[in-house]
Amino acid sequence: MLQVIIPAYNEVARLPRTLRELRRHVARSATLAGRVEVLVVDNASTDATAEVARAADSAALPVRVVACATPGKGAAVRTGFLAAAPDAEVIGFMDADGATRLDALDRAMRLLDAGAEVVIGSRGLADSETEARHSRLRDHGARAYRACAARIVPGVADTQCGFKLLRADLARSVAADLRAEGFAFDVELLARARAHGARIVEVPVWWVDVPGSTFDPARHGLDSFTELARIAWRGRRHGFAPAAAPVVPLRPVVPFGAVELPLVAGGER
Ligand SMILES: Nc1nc2c(ncn2[C@@H]2O[C@H](COP(=O)(O)OP(=O)(O)OP(=O)(O)O)[C@@H](O)[C@H]2O)c(=O)[nH]1
Ligand SMILES: [Mg+2]
Repeated sequence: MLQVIIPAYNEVARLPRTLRELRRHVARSATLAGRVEVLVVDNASTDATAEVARAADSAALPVRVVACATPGKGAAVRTGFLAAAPDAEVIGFMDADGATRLDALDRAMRLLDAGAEVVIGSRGLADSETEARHSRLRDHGARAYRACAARIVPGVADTQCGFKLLRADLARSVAADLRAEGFAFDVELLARARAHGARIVEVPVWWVDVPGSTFDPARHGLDSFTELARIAWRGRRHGFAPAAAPVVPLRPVVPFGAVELPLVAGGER
């Protein structure tokens, strides 16, 4: 069984459509039909997120809801991983916006069925398709963020796509240790999975920007960099991130040249 975690904070507008499309997709899929259950983690929403999630429960796609009082996407996903059904063989998560086209689920499950341990959606591969309408500020920030994340999980093109599936035993072990509570948690998740010896398989996804993003560059941007720096520090201390990650040349990818990010995964600076 595949347990799909959907972290949700005030998602009354976007969640019903995502669950409807997921139910339709699963029912039509030879790989997924009868094998998927959803766990919506209601992250202290002030709207009717939990109610609309419960209303979507069906035999074709069972939907459970658990609550997470700690704010942050990382905290919500961790809660979901730890509350996953005991008979789940694979635990994954996707965002409530439904931005990643669902055929990625079939591809990822086939890879996991064939023995993969971690499969993640990627907007950074040659075959990825993205239709984004992000601001220039957010694009620049994302490039700088990728350069920093690459020092913690070298070789991963896109750490931030809200679409990741892990073998259930690995997901539970990693979640038990996960500390990052905000948007940068994916980087800690991947670094810890690698430290468990898992290989990360990136699959190209078709990704469409859905209005109503809960990520606000002004509010969450700086927090994400700070959180990355903390992950790098914890990674060195507890041995789950490389001690000497390759130095990524920041200047060419950060157009505002003078920006020197305080993140040091390898201790060179
Ligand atoms: N902002 C925020 N989102 C949360 C929180 N807890 C859970 N989430 C969920 O985390 C997911 C974040 O996805 P999006 O809002 O699409 O943001 P994003 O994918 O990082 O950014 P986009 O590229 O703009 O889509 C959504 O499902 C949110 O509902 C929280 O405390 N704050
Ligand atoms: Mg999103």
